[in-house]
Amino acid sequence: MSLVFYSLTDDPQPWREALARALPALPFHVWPQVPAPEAVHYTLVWKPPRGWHRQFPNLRAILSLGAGVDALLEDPDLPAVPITRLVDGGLARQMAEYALYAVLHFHRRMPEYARQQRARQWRILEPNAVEDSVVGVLGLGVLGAEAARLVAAAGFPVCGWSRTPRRIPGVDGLWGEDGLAALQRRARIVVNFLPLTPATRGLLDARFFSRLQPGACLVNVARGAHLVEADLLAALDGGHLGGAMLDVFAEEPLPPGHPFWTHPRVVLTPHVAGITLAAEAAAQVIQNLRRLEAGEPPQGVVDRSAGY
Ligand code: NDP
Ligand code: OXD
Repeated sequence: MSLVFYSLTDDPQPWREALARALPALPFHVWPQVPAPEAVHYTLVWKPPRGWHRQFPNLRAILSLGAGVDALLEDPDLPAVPITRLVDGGLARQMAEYALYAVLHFHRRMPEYARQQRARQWRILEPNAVEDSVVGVLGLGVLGAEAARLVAAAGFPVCGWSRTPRRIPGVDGLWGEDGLAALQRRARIVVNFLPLTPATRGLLDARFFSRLQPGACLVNVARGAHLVEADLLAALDGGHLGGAMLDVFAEEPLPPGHPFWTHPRVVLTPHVAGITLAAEAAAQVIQNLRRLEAGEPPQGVVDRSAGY
């Protein structure tokens, strides 16, 4: 029995140490140093290549190093074993902070002040009233709900959209087609926390933007493929959207020649809204490995039919 770690962006060392302390009998291998693929029962992974899991014939579970599992589910050769994802695991606070920061950025008209600074222009702009800065959160799951709560606690009116009805104190819960239309009418700042599934891919397109009020702003912390990038550029350049703060992209790292890098209405970060930290997430992974070893169902199991 052993576990294989695969990630091009996460340091295996703190995971090795945390798992060795809690589960000393479970050998921990970092791919590609895997002495006996047939002994591998578990993988702990972030974005392994397609078909990668096929080399482990006795796999019992796949443990994701992230909350979003779209990259795993896109693999047509993924074995039919349970997949667990991070359920918060220290991500929720980080993601909520990012969302609140983005909301304040647009609410306080920082993009316009940044443009004025570049032009050495000293000009006072009319402040936005907090009741007008309605925030629409797409996705009220573990991360979106935490962000919605933090933004609402900061005094902003918040509405949120989910697939099934969700009740969160201080947040106007919306769902279904009508719910999305209501969010689009009301929100000045839209923050995307949806998982990437066939139903949500490309949701943020020209049609979506045309239904937002003029000057609305977009924050995307979910997945790049939710967004039709050319449609966002057209909505920003045409003046219908006021700005965008983007953490995720169709292609990551964002190619050097991409227009987002220099667009005056785009602020971007390199997929850091929520970073998986072993110190916070390992406990959840360890608990799931213990459950699996005891023959109990793990927690945070992905519903493959729903796609998240
Ligand atoms: P959850 O699975 O907990 O929540 C997903 C939410 O989206 C739920 O409220 C769900 O509805 C809703 N939803 C799903 N499909 C639809 C749909 N078709 N229409 C309307 N609502 C829908 O996910 P998390 O909150 O844990 O994570 C969300 C995403 O955040 C991840 O999938 C990942 O892509 C992204 N992420 C980004 C990070 C970054 O650093 N940028 C870091 C971590 C995650 P319902 O409640 O009814 O199920
Ligand atoms: C995640 C991510 O899904 O980092 O956890 O994007």
